[in-house]
Amino acid sequence: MLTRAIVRPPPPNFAEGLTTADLGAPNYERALAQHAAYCSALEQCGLMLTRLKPDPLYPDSTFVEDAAVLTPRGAILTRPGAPSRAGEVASIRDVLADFFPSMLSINSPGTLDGGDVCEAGDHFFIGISERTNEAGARQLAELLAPFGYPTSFVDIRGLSGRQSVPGADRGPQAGSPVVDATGSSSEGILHLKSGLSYIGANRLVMIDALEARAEFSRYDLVRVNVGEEYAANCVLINDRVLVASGYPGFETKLRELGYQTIALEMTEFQKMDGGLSCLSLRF
Ligand code: CIR
Repeated sequence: MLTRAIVRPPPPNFAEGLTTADLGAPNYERALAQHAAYCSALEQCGLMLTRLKPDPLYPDSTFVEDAAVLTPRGAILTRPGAPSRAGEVASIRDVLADFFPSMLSINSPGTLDGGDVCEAGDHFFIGISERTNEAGARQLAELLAPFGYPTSFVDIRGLSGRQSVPGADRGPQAGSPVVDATGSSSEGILHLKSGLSYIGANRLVMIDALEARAEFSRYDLVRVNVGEEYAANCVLINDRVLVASGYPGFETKLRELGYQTIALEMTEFQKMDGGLSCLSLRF
């Protein structure tokens, strides 16, 4: 049972953060409103929030998930792969110290973003990406092993997985896997969890591009529809699943499986390559 989450609203210079999406600049007021709705949803799921102050020194600092990996058996501070984000870990360390008496760390030359770590029951999938290198992935595996958590690596470099935009005009060939008229990034996924989520009951949600991987063969796969790839980043919190709004096919699928969903507008965070999981550290 999750009881707490750490969140941090975006700073006024949020638009200066990193992005590969070609979706235009985020609207700050709308981002704040979407973040507030996200926080309310976490509370609705029963979580008590620790709200950090916006930090303009780090435009991407609202994506708190990337700075730590939290497990029921211990916390690990990351070493984010983007140099502009490295300094985000210090304040996350300070706030986590109230809850985790001792913390482990990823060290140089390892880099690791929390968004590349997908906890699936007692197993952890670790993405090797543009942000998480092999040294970082190996260090995390070595730190998780004594906790009794087995790991597998999933190399997502060079993966093709289109990131779709709700309501975007996909043109005359709507739904075609080859057409991308969404104006969004068409190359791969930033983090493993941009295309993979664990929703309990041995179920993994994933984009088609990940489906053939042997690592996932013992799970029941819940595929997101072509054109709904962004929805693959969803978050199970106790008895509910947070989903991005605008992806009705996926939400219907979850409801048919018996999940209670909470749909949240994420457009302004999507413009900065962020998804639902990145906006909180849950434990
Ligand atoms: C970045 O590029 O680092 C941020 N603009 C987005 C990070 C999203 N985090 C995540 O998927 N865990």
